Amino acid sequence: MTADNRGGDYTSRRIQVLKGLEAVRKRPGMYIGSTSARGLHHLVYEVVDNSIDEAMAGHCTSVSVVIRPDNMISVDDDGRGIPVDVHPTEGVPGVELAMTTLHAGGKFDKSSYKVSGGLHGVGVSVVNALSEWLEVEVRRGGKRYHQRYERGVKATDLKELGPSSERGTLVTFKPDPEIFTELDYNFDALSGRLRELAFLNKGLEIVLRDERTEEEVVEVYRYDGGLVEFVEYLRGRRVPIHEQVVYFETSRPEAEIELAMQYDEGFSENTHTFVNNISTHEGGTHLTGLKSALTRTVNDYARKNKIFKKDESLSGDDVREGLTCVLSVKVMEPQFEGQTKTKLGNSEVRGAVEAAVNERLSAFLEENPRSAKALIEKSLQAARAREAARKARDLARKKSGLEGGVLPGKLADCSIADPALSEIYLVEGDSAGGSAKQGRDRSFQAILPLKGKILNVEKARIDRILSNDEIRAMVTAIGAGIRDDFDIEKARYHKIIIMTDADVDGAHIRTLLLTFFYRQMKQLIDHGYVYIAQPPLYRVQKGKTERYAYSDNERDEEISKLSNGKDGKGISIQRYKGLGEMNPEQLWKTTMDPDARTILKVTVDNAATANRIFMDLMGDDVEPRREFIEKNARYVRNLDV
Ligand code: 0RA
Repeated sequence: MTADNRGGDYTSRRIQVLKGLEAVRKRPGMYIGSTSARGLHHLVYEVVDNSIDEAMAGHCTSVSVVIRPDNMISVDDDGRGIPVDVHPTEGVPGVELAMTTLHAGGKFDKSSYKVSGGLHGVGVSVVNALSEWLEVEVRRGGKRYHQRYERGVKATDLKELGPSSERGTLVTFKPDPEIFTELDYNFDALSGRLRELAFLNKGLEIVLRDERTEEEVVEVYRYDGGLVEFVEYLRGRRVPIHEQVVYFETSRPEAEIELAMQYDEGFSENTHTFVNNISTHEGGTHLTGLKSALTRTVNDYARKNKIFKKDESLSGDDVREGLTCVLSVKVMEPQFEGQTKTKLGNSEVRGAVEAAVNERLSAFLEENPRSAKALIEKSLQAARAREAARKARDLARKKSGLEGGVLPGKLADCSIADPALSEIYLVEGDSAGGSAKQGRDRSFQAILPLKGKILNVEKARIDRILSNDEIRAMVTAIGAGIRDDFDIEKARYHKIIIMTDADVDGAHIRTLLLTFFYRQMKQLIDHGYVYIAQPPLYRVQKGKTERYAYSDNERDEEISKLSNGKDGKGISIQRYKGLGEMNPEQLWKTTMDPDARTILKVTVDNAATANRIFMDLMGDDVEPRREFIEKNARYVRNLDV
């Protein structure tokens, strides 16, 4: 809505509204990111965010999300209810304004200090525009009201239904099949995000119910311990090295800051950052402030208490080894940057976080000398391992160093030099590697065969990781370094394609590789550079015609297409057990030719869920891993939601 329209008459407002919501329907991607599964789920988050806003303002204690049959969604809360009185200048009830005005987000008075969530902050009107229909019920002032919309257009006037002793807002909508390419809600995706919101808003109860199946599934998320419980959840089965989770919250002019952290015996780092309840995968100023404060505070304490031997000091990587940490900041006017708009840009937040962490963490160390000692010991071990790794690396540099441009011997590199056009296939096994080398387009496709299982980085420290041949080969071939030294600008390929057999071993190797990238080169995933190749499972042949099938369903379809009715004679079916069974030509045609292949991009929608998956898969416990690999097959797609 523009300022000159504010005093406009009813008709002009109505035209404005229709134009606004029409624009949303014309270019849905601009408002919700995409019209695939991601955008579909975004609709739910957009509505839930309004309820969370009510909770953050202290007016709502419970939010309930129901996936109804036919993938309709209900979001109910016990907040104040959207106002129903007629707006003095607009001449329509407040709830109608919320449903039809872009960017209003349901809130019209910006007077109170309050920040609002929502990835794009576009509000419920966008959900309205993209729904086949939407109904809103408001309980407020002792009464119940109802209104219905169809594709963003008002279908009924706001109507009083009768008395109600409750308060709150219930929004029910059906995503429009004319807009969305995917209509099925994924329980795990919704669950991951709603659980995360419950951790981030301590005490708030969020209920998720799935009514699509005969046996209803209900989950309740409520964490009175907030971020402390979040850290404990993320840590999972790893053994902590100090009992008490470090926790503080503080309000500064630049930002409200809340932090929880704990060290465990593991080697990976798990830092998750949020701005206004939105996960900032790409980090930003708040993360920078946290990291420098952490490094400085721990070094200062160790120096002051004479824990270091003469030349010792701790790097950022050292002090974050085995750390699980959640940082949540609330900022009035967040600037989101980066490829996926999940990087905080506000420069003033850096100093605020840095100062707060310096102050609170050093106080914690002073007050808990035993914990301080444990975590510094741990960091020192990391530093010594790092030093050992550096020495080993220096020694080996001449032969097959990580720097210096000596590429691994078994890499068949591509001939062009532009990383944006180059891809590298990481191929399981030497024989498949051989086929891939022959079958590829050598101008832009590089092949790196990997022998056997690569090291499980979830259980190893950096010195062992870097002494592993397969890992060294990958690090050198990709050319962008590792961990804190990683520099995405130096990546030699913008597509890193994992190609493993379509069996349990292949799935295991793929998981080991994904774990490696997620833990050691996370930016590759954040930038969307990591992919999974999809080799066919079957070849269906009749005479000179041959078809490839990538699932059992496709195989059956191809069979029935080739058999011209009842005639199934002369059809032969080959099941591929490994990549090695395909000759170079077949491998090119089915899996590597950009015009014919399907590759899955690996994305992480929910960092906490991804952390869980890798921890379960790669940790010490056998049971969760076995379960997971058994029901696996499509797990990459699960990660991909
Ligand atoms: C505007 C003003 C007020 C509440 C809301 C919007 C509101 C919106 C949504 C959307 C979903 N649930 C919601 N709950 C509340 C406050 C009005 C007052 O002062 O009472």
